[in-house]
Amino acid sequence: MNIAYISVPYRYGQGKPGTEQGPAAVEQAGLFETLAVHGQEAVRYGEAAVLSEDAVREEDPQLKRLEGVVHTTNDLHLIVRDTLTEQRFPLLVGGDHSMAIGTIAGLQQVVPRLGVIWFDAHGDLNTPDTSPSGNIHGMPLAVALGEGHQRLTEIGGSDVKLQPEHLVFIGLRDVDAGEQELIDRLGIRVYDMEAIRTRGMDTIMEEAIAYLKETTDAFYLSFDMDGLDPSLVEGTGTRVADGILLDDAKTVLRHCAEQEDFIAAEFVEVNPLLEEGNGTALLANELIGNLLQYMRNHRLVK
Ligand code: EXY
Ligand code: MN
Ligand code: MN
Ligand code: MN
Repeated sequence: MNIAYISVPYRYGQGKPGTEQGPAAVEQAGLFETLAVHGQEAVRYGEAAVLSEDAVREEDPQLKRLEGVVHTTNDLHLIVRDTLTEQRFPLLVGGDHSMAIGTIAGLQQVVPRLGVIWFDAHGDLNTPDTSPSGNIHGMPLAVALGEGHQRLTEIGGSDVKLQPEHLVFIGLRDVDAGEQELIDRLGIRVYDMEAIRTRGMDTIMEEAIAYLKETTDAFYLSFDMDGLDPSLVEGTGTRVADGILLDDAKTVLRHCAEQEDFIAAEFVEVNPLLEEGNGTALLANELIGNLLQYMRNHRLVK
């Protein structure tokens, strides 16, 4: 009974209203039933603090709603750190992807050599200098690598949280020029759609995990719903054509779940206001169910 569901009902890393309703939508889709079916306590273990809309200003156009992002990611990093310290498996539902600034900072305090599998159409490697939008959800990995605004890189302490060789991308297909420059300069491992098509997800996940195991002590999965094909996810804010299909997504989850040193997962960018009905939240709940099923023998869920 060691899965700890943590909600992050927030949207300040991007401009479209709705991701703050992501956790509620996934709960409505049956998350607590899913937890119960898989032998877990059907509770919300924690929830990250979120500033009210009135307290958050746009201010710097290259770092929109910075104060709102700092507030939530700082709180989240403490929750994640404490949850992991208690030998629980943080299962986070967001919320836009800037929340990962907090997730990574919290995990890294317990696991200094942290590995990251980033399931996403996007690189999320922008800095205020390279960002085309000023939205911080396009920046969390740059922040983790120590690049970007100090208010963000200092969450969880001033050390660098992530080493470039401790990161792999799955499904990357929409990369800005500054992001590509960083990927090339740091030699970050990328599995794009062509690699997935030609080599198959099984092979790629085996290779990705073996690669991370060389130099990390544990890893987590950051699952951006927009990594999936747009035909599957109407309710997410930045959809990109030619994405990952369901079977391949489940293969990602299965390979993670089979590893003893898989220590956390987050599902982000669910935006129920962008669609009729609750299809994307239902899918997130289904994927979480798949993950828990695959984790049934995992040391952290006994
Ligand atoms: N690269 C674009 C930007 O930085 O504005 C789009 C980022 C979308 C980020 C998302 C959710 O993964
Ligand atoms: Mn993302
Ligand atoms: Mn994305
Ligand atoms: Mn809706």
